Amino acid sequence: MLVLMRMIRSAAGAFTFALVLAAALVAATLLAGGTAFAGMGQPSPWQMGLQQSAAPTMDDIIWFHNVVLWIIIAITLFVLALLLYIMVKFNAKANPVPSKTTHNTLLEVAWTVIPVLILVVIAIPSFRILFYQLNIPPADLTIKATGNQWNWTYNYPDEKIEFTSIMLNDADRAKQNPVPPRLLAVDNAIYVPVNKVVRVQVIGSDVIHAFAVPSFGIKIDAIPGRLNETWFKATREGVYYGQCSELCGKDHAFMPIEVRVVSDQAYATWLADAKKKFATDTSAPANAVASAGGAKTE
Ligand SMILES: [Cu+2]
Repeated sequence: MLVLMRMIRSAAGAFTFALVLAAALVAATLLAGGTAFAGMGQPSPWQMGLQQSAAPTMDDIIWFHNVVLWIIIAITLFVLALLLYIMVKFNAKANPVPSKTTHNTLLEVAWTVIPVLILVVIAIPSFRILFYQLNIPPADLTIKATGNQWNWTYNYPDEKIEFTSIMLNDADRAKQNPVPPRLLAVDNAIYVPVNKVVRVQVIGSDVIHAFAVPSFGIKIDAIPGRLNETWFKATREGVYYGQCSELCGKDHAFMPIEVRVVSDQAYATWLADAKKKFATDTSAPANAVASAGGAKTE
């Protein structure tokens, strides 16, 4: 009997050890390998974790995600260890005469106060990041993004340009070299200069959409009749993709967002060209939304 008990105990110990080891390996892969697999500006095959950051907001989000991941791993392992301990030590065979204890004041206070403290520890950086996202710094550039079923209209109010951005189909993508990613590339991308604060005003013209670019750490609803604001500062040149992130109808998956972060010089070149191609008629309302008659209520 005793031998059997010892065997069960050592088996449980080995099992716990194996679980801890597996969890540690998974965590290490997520934290270290995750960034290696993560896409820059777009998802990549076998990606684990979040897309790579190209903005200070996203740096904070990735840091916070990793901190919370470690807290979750610690809590899960602690609960698992408790469960295993109870299963081995207090099963009917090992502990035939159970104690009649029903209360333990110290324990009850501890298991209330400790989780509260853990939540407070998580809440402090969480609120800090939320305020950082919501306090829009003085902007170098403003872009208004209007979500339509199913594309985006972009307006640079200070430059008096407006254009609609439509997803490229497979035939149009194939004509380009290198071939841009499927379901993400568009005909008219947003251009922004690197290291500049970009204020993004977001609205919907028909139903609710959402403007999201993972590498910049931004995601905000595009609601008819309400102007939402967010901001980003891209610190690395490159092409960054996002998608509408609110179910908005049958072509919800086909209204991607493409942001090209370029040097000041390249931006000026693009802007000069865009002013010829996309000039808004200044006598008309700046955006179609103004005349769209407001929100659909269904
Ligand atoms: Cu949408």
